[in-house]
Amino acid sequence: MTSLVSPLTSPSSPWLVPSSKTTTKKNCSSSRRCFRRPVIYLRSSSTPPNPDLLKSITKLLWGKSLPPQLLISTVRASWNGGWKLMMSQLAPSDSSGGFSRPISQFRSDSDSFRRRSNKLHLYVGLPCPWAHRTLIVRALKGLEKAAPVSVASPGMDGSWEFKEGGGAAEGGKMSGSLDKGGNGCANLKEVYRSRRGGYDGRATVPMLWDVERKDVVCNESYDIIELFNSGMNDFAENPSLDLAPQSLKGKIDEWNQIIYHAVNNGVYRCGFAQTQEAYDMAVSELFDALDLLDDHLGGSRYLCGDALTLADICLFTTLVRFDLVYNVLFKCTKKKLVEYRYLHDYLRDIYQIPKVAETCNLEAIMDGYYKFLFPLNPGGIRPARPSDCEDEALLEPHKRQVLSSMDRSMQVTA
Ligand SMILES: N[C@@H](CCC(=O)N[C@@H](CS)C(=O)NCC(=O)O)C(=O)O
Repeated sequence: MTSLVSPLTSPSSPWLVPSSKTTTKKNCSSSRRCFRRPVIYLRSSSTPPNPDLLKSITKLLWGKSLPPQLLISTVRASWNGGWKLMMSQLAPSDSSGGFSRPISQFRSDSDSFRRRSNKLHLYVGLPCPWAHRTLIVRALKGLEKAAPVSVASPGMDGSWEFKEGGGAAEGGKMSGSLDKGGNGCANLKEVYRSRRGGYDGRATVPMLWDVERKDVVCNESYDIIELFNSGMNDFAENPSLDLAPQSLKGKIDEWNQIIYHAVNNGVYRCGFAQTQEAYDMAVSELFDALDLLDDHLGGSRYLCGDALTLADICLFTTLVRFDLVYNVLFKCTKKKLVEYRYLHDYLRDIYQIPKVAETCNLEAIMDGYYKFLFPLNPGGIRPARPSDCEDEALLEPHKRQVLSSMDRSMQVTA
């Protein structure tokens, strides 16, 4: 936040402070109070301005209240300007105003993964769908000991920070953790900066850190889940689980291409669109893809058949946030997930796989989006949780076992 603090005074708490008090001068008539022109100091603070104080200042400057037309046009002009500036810096867009996601700076191929040491540490944030993928694969493969995790929380300025007092699981869900992988850093930016060779770019989650080499191994979620799936079997408690078997690689890639563009990044393209055209295009591609997926999942338990794959995990982390957040905050309003014939059952099927629910902290997800995505929700009000996103609803039977070919063949022979 910018600081426009007067060099002469340093007001103690408020954001906006009028410098002068109302004075009554001798040569003023008693009925007319005289004002010295008030000077307003803005100071940098995480404390929001006191609304009563703002009201008093308005009264002091303009009498009882601003004429509504003036108030609306003034706030609209300044908010529009501020919003455009914020969006252009925080959500880069293409020439048509469509959200264009910056590429990850630390990609990894199998060679660079081989060069890493065996002491790894994973940094995540619970609201983030990309980080969520890594938590699910880590849990399913049993890599909790091999890749300890630090959970960062969103800060008021939009960066990831480590909060005191976190650590314990809340109601069985993962929550903030203070284990910083020996870095002793207060926020994720510091961890990135401390890498050999330094780094001052975007400090995103998920990030996989090499503790011995003190370096970022990778900050691209798909690379990380591929490594967790097949590159760390010597340390995994569940090495036989393969979420990307060679025989399904082609199908997984095909689904990933559709899902990444239209769904995973698609919801962000809706939410961060800066023009009506860009939003219209994103929302229609999103719901076309959801229709296609719903259709396909009516006849197949998972995307590539009977077995859960990495493609399902990538789809799941967006679906579990859909009615909770994207439907409202990102204007993905054509339909709720619960209105689809099969998608909500499919979501529950994956949610109920042992260890998956613990990675889904729905409270942290709601807070992360509604309270901290300031450009999209400046008032920070968090709406009520939709009933289909309550734990009881997510634990309702999904009855999708009948779609497995084993079950189907048993039904035929029975
Ligand atoms: N392509 C990356 C995207 C990661 C990403 O955008 N993470 C967001 C949270 S959902 C983040 O950390 N943003 C912070 C920033 O941009 O400064 C991946 O899949 O890992």
